Amino acid sequence: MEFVLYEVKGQVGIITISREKALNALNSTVLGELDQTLDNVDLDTVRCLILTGAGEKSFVAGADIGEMSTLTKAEGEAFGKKGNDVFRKLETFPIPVIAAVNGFALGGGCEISMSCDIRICSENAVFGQPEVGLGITPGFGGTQRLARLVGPGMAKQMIYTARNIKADEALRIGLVNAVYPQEELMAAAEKMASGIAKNAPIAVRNCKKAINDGLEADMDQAIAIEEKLFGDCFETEDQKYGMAFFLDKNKDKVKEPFKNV
Ligand code: DAK
Repeated sequence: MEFVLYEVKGQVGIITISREKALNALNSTVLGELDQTLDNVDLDTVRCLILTGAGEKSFVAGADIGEMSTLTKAEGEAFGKKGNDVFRKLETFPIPVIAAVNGFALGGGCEISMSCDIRICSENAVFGQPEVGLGITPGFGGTQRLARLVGPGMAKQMIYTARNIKADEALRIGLVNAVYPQEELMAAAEKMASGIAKNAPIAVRNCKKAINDGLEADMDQAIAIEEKLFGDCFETEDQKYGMAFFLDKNKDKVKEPFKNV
């Protein structure tokens, strides 16, 4: 692939958007390669993904403005669909995805981070939705996901003013979960991913689905969604083993890794 790198470390897959000369901006090739990379993830071994950008300056500086500038309405729509399909694939990907935001996360960059389950960032990270300054609306789900993550008031302020915010403010408003020095970011992401990967895979996947699907439903439906996904965990090897391990009073016993079933 030209712009997307994929590496597996144990049970963690690391996707790196690598188009440094354009600050990892998303053009159609990057979007296509991301799509293909996700399709190729081996879900029998990989239990958590990390998404990051190459270099120390930018995570993703948005959709590629050069490529977008000449689009017709029909092409703009097709580009938007291509992006939205990949972003939605990330959001609904069976296993958790952590965005390790290592610099600029503007426009489509902020939006792709919001399609991930969890965001952590480096101290030099900058988030923003600058689209109205370019004469467009956020087009990769920004109006929807930002409002859900930080609340409508703060999302409207960020989107209407097109003002960028730094890592400390992103932390304060809940857009990211934690901020690290640049050189510690990937280690922190990998540590979190490995911590997720050692838990029961079916249960983790079902939690992701329950949270995502539940957020789109009213509370009665949401609870029914949770019940179904809770019930699904029973009779799995991991549920039997996890509970038997707890009930076993032998304190010297070492917990075995959960199996993928
Ligand atoms: N697209 C293309 N190239 C970009 C880019 C981008 N988004 N961001 C940076 N680059 C390129 C620069 O043009 C420059 O290229 P060269 O001149 O070296 O060839 C190189 O990366 C380095 O950038 P700078 O020289 O500008 O670096 P600085 O440190 O001075 O500034 C910056 C860094 C991040 C503040 C600045 O580059 C910047 O403001 N970049 C643009 C950020 C931005 O506005 N991003 C939002 C893009 S709009 C839709 C779907 C999606 C979207 C819209 C509609 N539909 C449904 C159809 C999404 C829209 C967006 O994401």
